[in-house]
Amino acid sequence: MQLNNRKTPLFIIATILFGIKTYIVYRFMFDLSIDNPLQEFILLINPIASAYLVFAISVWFQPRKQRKFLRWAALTGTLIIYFNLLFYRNFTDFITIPVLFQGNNAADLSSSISTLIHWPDLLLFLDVLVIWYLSKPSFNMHVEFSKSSKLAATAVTFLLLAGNVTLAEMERPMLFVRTFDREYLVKNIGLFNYHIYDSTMQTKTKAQRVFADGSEISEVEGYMDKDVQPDKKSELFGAAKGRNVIFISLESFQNFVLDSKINGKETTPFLNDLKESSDTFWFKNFYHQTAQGKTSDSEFLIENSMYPLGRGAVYFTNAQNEYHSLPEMLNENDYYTSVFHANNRSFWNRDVMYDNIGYDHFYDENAFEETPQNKIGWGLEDKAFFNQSIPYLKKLDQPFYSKFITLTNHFPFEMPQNQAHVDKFDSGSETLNQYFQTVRYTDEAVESFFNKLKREGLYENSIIILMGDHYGISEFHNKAMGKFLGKEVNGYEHVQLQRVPFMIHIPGYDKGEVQENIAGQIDVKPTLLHLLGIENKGDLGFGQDLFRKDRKGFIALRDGSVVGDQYVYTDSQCFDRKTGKLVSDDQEDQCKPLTEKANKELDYSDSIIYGDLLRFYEFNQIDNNG
Ligand code: GP9
Ligand code: MN
Repeated sequence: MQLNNRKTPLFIIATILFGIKTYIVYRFMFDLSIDNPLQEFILLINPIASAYLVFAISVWFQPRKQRKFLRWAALTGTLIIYFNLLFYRNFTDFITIPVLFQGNNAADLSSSISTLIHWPDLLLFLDVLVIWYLSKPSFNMHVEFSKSSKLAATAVTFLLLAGNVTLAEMERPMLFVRTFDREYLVKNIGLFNYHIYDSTMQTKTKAQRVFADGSEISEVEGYMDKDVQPDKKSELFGAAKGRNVIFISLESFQNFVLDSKINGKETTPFLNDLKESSDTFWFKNFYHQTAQGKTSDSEFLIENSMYPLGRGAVYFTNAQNEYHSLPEMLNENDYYTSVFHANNRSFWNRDVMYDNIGYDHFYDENAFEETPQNKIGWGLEDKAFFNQSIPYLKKLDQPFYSKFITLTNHFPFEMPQNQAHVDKFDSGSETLNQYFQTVRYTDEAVESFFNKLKREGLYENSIIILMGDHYGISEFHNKAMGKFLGKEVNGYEHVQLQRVPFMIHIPGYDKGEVQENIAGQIDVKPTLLHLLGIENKGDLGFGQDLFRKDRKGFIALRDGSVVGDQYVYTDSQCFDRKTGKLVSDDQEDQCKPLTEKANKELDYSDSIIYGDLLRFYEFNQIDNNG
């Protein structure tokens, strides 16, 4: 190489500084699991390689432009890392392009953001300052290169890129075809290359709709007829016929709080009683199946009985698709459908999506009165939210279907201590410690809502469904969670923690019971329609009535885990579901039939959404006399 050895080139210094900084962030600020020495090696190499790829472009520029390029590249790169870090602290995940374009949502995240920014983060910009300083012309750094040096520098770029991709494929075969998850991508090819990959995928997504045609839907239909049969009835068909439906989506509510006690006090006294009531069916092994779209993904699942996407929020990416949704089907059966949620109407693109899937009305934050006294965390506190909803509810045409989405139990789980009726937990995670207090608050809010419904005569003729939308405590807090559970959170426990409350309360029914069978959000739509005695023949959904005896036997989670009647698969490990014992480290064994079935279904669901395939499907007119 013809590089001048008198001084190390500025772009090399920038590469080393930026690369080491990035490595430190990967290693110590993100919670990336490193399982073997090859992964450790790749994690060390890829930040340097990625930094080199960008900074080495500068050799082709004139000295002045080159210095400018290096400064701005270092700053932009650092901002990309930093935004990902903030996002990661909240979601334990990396930004994807669809999520990035949810500008309105970003503004609403402001109440969490102060918890996510830490002062020492400023150190992340140290290398940018140094690069900025060194790139002053007076420093006279080495920025001029001969033609052969430029070519050599670029050749090294391609060698590094090829080397990195090869190592990544060795470590995780099929990584680029199957994606697996974003963490693998970032670990193996680095954050910047991951973003390039993600943008390419996004373009592909857009193209998929253009190239889709009606033929694909018949394969899905065949699968439905044979393996899912969502319209197959159970004994409870019509058990709640004609009743109003009050659906309560419990923000960030996980099963582990049920029956828990903090310093001798129950966290959820009301739900504890409710789940044991003879008017309630409580599904104790009910899993959330959401991905990046969080609450909106859970809504999508219950409205469509289809899976949310593995990346981005389907409420954003495919809000204009053709759907055959729950509100639409209920409307056709004379229900008045509405959503109550005291947040701005564009959050999660709800205004657009709700309109598309047929809700009659959305009582958003403008329908409620928020004051400094009744605001907690993200907005109107749940007690005020339910109270203020009652007058609207009373005026609705019956039968109605009303979905209530609570908000107070949202990260970062703020609770004024004078309103906290249970102590904080005691662990290294303030997030987990506070969680019990906000959960308790929501439990009280639901109790007072029940009381008001009774007082207003809205209770007896209704069916009330309660469902946790997704996890509240991310993997980031596994250590503290381990302290609470009294055992280490391994892969199996992690999957168990994805269970959320699901209760169907039918006042006066008296034959309710605790259900042990595995269940998921995908099953809510057919279950509810059947309880209401509404035929869903010809509907295309992947869920099954939860009261059916001959169910598919697996629940697919969107992180690649699968829960089966007998086994639980997660992260290349297969566990016995009942005992939690590791059965095998290799998915080729007992769990293979499970993962194959789950992947097939997820692929079908994805292809319906990406291709907007329901636009090619003729749905049967619903027959209400079944
Ligand atoms: C926002 C609320 C919370 O309106 O539903 O959303 P989440 O962050 O849980 O998806
Ligand atoms: Mn939520």
